[in-house]
Amino acid sequence: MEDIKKLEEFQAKIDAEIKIEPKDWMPEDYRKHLQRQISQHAHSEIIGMQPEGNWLLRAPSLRAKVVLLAKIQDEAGHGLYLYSAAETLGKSRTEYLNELKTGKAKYSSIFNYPTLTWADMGAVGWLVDGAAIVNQVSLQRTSYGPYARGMVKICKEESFHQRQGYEIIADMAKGTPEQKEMAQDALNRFWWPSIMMFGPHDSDSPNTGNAVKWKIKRATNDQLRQSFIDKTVHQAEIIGLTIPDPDLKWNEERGSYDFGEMDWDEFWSVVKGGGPCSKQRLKHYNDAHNNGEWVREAAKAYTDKQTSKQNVA
Ligand code: FAQ
Repeated sequence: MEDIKKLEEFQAKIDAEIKIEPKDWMPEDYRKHLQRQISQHAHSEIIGMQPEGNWLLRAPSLRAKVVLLAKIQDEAGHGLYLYSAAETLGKSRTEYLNELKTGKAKYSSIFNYPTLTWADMGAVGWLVDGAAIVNQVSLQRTSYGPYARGMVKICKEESFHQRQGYEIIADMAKGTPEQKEMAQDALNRFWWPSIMMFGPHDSDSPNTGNAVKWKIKRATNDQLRQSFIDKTVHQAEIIGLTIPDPDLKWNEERGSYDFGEMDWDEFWSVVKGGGPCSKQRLKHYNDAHNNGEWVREAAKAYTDKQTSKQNVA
């Protein structure tokens, strides 16, 4: 009886747009749903540094390098805010990281694709950050307080990331014929994986029902994907690039673009660890973590020393 009453009160708070805070009562399924989503989001930010890190030492100018470096550092920061938000749900950062290290936890499919040319840095910023913003702007209004507040800061930084990528791709698109070709090739390779970032169709999305009821998701996978496509088609036109989808067509009645079907076999294979770079990404993360052992030991030794000094004083 008690739980039904608590559940009703919980849902009434959600319906009244009152944020749920860490010490509030919440159903176990709501807690688990958020632990899963926020930690996967954090892992995506952390693993997402790798495709761009690949180009840091090969950036074509000092300016390009400094800007890319700043962007990658922002991604690390986003990961840290998100792990902090996830920890407020009663599970430690070590537990979340263990799930990533062992390959148990998911992270965004997009980061399992390779970045082959400098134009890919443009495509990642323009399309991947562009898709991330569309999703994250809606998450600023998610029902869990720490997640919603984290998103506000993250979204400000993501807007800069999207512009950084669009500048790169626009410069290449108006450069030499070879540069334009490189920009088009990057768009060709990143378009479909970017629109698959939003997840499966709503009809195949087992988590959407609860996510919408609890206002964790403020829009569904398909709604967000459509919104991203509608924004991005025009941006491609401005710089003279072609979206690689023969079925893309403005639908006057819907006031939106119709578009072709994604390759869901490819999507699920990537999600299950079969992406072109899946093994490499996880190995690199584990190597970096293991190589950083001495830093963690030094930090702990320093903290222990400070604590024992305070205890003596
Ligand atoms: N990749 O029932 P749904 C960024 C899984 S941040 C891998 O629809 P849900 C910044 C899903 O987990 C990018 N797995 O799931 C950046 C579930 O499996 P599970 C990350 C995916 O949660 C830019 C199963 O499929 N953003 O890019 C994917 O309701 C540049 C069924 O799916 C976020 O994480 C996928 N794409 O909706 C950084 C935003 N899609 O867990 C560096 C927060 C689905 O039950 C450089 N997350 N799956 O075993 C969300 O909004 C949601 O979690 C979705 C998925 C929309 C990702």
